[in-house]
Amino acid sequence: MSETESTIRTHTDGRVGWITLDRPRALNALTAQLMREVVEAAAAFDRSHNIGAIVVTGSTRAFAAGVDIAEMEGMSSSDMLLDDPFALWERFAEVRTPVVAAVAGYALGGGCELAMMCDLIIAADDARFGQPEIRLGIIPGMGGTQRLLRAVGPAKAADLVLTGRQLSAEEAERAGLVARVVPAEHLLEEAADVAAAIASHSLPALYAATAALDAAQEGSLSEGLRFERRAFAQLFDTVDQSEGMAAFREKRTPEFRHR
Ligand code: CO8
Repeated sequence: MSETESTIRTHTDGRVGWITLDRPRALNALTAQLMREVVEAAAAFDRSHNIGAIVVTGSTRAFAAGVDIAEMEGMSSSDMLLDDPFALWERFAEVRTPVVAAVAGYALGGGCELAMMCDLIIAADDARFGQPEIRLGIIPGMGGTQRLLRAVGPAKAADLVLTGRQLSAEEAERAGLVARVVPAEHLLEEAADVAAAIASHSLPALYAATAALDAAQEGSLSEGLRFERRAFAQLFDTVDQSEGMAAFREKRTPEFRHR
């Protein structure tokens, strides 16, 4: 199916940038166009100093039911290597601005992997997570064996990747994949509140925090601790550190310059 219309919608609300996946007929399956649009929108929000948090969401029925199978079906391994669709997602994972995934309905395959690339996941109580690729004769290709294992541990990751079964929102929260579960009708309100709370903080501190959390996922404990100490020390050169601590001493709300 060739699409010329945009497959996402974006808007801003205060200091929060919203990206809504918008291919309802295919349960927001991720086409190359949609992936490009999401990555470009996220990068544009990331460049703006007026944005302190990004929310990625889908519809009430699906966050995203995976990479678009129709588009992927005819590809050869050399197409995969030459087109390198994975590289695009690395740009999304590198966004420094905190990203909240607000997930209702299906987050399967590439949809679950997209949610896991975000800094935290808030789920509606009807959300379903899974890596069903094994049922298609393939395996996850956008981090589903790596980020999922780090999020839920080796036992649960093997269970999901090898059987292709789905996790309910409640089980996903218990397993550590999801930060919060809320009634479906309150999902967007909760995501907006969390994102606004994040975006009220100092941008340099937020960037340092997402980078340090990423470092924890990627390397050894000693490398992560070194990274954290360096990032922590650097923040003591920022006006927002002075302001944050002065505001605490003076019992008032900080007026961060960089936010
Ligand atoms: N791709 C394309 N179309 C899809 C997809 C998908 N992943 N998921 C759903 N759709 C389409 C259906 O084909 C259907 O279209 P149509 O009405 O034209 O037939 C429409 O969405 C509605 O879907 P269903 O009728 O199937 O709705 P149900 O409520 O019966 O079922 C499910 C919902 C359970 C979500 C079901 O649609 C399903 O199993 N979907 C596929 C889930 C899946 O296997 N996802 C993994 C895909 S592979 C992947 O993500 C690999 C990632 C790594 C790639 C790295 C390269 C970048």
